[in-house]
Amino acid sequence: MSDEDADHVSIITIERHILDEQRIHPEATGVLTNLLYDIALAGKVIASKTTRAGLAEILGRTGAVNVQGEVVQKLDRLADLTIYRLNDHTGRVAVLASEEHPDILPIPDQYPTGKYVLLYDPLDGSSNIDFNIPIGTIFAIYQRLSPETERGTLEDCLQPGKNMVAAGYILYGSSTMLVYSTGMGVHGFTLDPSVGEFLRSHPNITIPQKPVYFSANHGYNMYWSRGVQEYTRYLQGKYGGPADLSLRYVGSLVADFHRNLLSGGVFYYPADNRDPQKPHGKLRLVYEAAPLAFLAEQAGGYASNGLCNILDIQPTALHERTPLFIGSRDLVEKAEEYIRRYDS
Ligand code: FDP
Repeated sequence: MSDEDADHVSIITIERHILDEQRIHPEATGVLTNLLYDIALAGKVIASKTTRAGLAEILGRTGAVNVQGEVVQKLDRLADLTIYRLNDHTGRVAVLASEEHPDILPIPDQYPTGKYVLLYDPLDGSSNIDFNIPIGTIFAIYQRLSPETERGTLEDCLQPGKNMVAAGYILYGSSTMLVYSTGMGVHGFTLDPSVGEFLRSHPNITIPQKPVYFSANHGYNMYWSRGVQEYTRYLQGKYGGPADLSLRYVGSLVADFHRNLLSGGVFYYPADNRDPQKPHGKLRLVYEAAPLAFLAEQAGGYASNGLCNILDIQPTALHERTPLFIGSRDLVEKAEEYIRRYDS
């Protein structure tokens, strides 16, 4: 077989890809590599449940309300537990925090702690579960700040996104995909259910130069600031804006982000004045905005809260919310321009 043929037929599993990345760093100990495997395994377990949701009576509500005041779906709980249990005993993680819990999730006393911090949203977009619409898991990995000899702390979890070591998401859609970055580009893998393996399907993802989509919940337009309303008009082709953008909004952040990552465009969930309790919009800084911002930058895009880079924001609380504009750099910078002009 010629080299060219061999290259053409080569199948790159996620294990092989992560190991190849590790080899680029001779100082790497393999701990991050194994942590990423653990997350990939969690993704497979969650995917096996989401695809059978309607059958296994998993679908539906538990009746409980989570810390965000939202109804907890059974699948949320299952995804949350899966990720925690696959990571609580490995000695790779110092502390975890999940969007489903008010406080940090310590490593149980009987297990050793490790050098990484794992923050995750186990099942984002879960209001879509009942409608068979794609949902996703989002994760962010940091290095701990606290001494290795101690248990992980809240401070370990409240780091600005620019400290992130790796981030990614698993999208449970028409196929299951894992997309991640360790700061060396963004790579996508599709789960082959027949062999139970994530295979590299989207190497080196970069956001295309010419944007195709814009995505926001226009039902809230009347609650947006003047700057965001004017920006929206710009995206619709007014004020010299692009005249050919198509509007797509799934209402499931991972799915909306994934589409715009591959096609080019902007997703925004701005601040609005619907609820005085939530003046900064709906999305969470540490669980949603920061990890996706890391991926956007790695793919040549950008994410902002309308005033500054999401990755520069120092979180002050685990469940802090932030406005989010994310995707093609030009379009996100345009949002900042409109917000500066009309809202400040
Ligand atoms: P969900 O409430 O279904 O979990 O962050 C939560 C989120 O979904 C995002 O995935 C999604 O982009 C957004 O909320 C949708 O909110 P709206 O229904 O207000 O548009």
